[in-house]
Amino acid sequence: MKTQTISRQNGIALLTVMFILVLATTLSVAMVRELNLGIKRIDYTRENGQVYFYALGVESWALGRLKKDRQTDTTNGKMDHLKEQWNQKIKLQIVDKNAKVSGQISDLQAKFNINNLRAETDVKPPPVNSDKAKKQPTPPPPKTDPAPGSEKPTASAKKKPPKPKLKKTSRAQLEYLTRILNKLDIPTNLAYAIADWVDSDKVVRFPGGAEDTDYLSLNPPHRAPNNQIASITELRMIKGMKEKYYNKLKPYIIALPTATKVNVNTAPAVLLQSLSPSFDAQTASNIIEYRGNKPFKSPKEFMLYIKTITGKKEVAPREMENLISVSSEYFSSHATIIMKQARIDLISLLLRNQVSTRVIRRGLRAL
Ligand SMILES: [Ca+2]
Ligand SMILES: [Ca+2]
Repeated sequence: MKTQTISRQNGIALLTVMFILVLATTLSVAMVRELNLGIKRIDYTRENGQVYFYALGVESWALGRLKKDRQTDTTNGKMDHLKEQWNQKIKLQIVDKNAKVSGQISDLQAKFNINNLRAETDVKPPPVNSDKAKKQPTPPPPKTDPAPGSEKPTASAKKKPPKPKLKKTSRAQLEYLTRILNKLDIPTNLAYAIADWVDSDKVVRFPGGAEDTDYLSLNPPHRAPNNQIASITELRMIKGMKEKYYNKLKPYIIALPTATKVNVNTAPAVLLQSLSPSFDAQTASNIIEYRGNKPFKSPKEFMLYIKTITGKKEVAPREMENLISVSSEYFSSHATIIMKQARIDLISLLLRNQVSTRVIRRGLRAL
């Protein structure tokens, strides 16, 4: 009886020891796993930080290359074309052998700048008050003309709503976009909706325009910004824009902070072909072949060349000349860094002008 009790107690003790052993093993495995996860997390954070700084390095490389190009341009003539050194995708060798680093510079003026349309109704502030000030010298309070937005609708303002005056060059920009859409088999009415989206007035263009009233009835409701756009992705919100149209148009458009001209030394066939209603695919391919051997040194030289290949005078040569340039101020650099588990795509908007070469903005695309 006594020996039975002792062996039962031994059995319980053994079970308890085994239970403690299992518990200790489980705990230590969990701790090791947690520790490993912690180490991996630290590694991952470190790698992410590293790839970002490598990407900034590529951006600096791009700025340096563009500066160097400008120095060459000052001796050879200010032009930017596809055979210049900046237009080469490069793979950079760096000390860190775990990292694959590549970079590419692109000319953003090889695209149509949507913000060019904005100038169309960028009428100078209506001179309602300045006229009054000239005719009535008596009222002393306003020292300067009040800001255009601060005016209350007075009786005189109601009588004469300011009419948007179309500038020649900007009408040409709208027609240019219309031709680009046409070449891409996108409904051309979209050009008017895009123009309404960025222009400062609320007058709906015909045909196909859209202003606040069209967007306020949507779910969720919103307004037209009536301002410059910061990114072409905004165009997805425009009335009539479908995903398939947007995807077709995306490679040919850009949103830049100032009005720009299309560089005929870098522009793709669609943009060249759309420069004039009288151009066709053959005209564009002739231009591309010619500039491959002899990039255009000035817009005038381009116009002369056009005359020789079309054999006729353009309907509006001055308007076309206003659309084009042979050099560029806006570029982008695209840095891709792959390192173990981290990858980064840094896209930077670069401005190179008379004053400096600098970064305007940058965006991250971590995949
Ligand atoms: Ca150049
Ligand atoms: Ca508008």
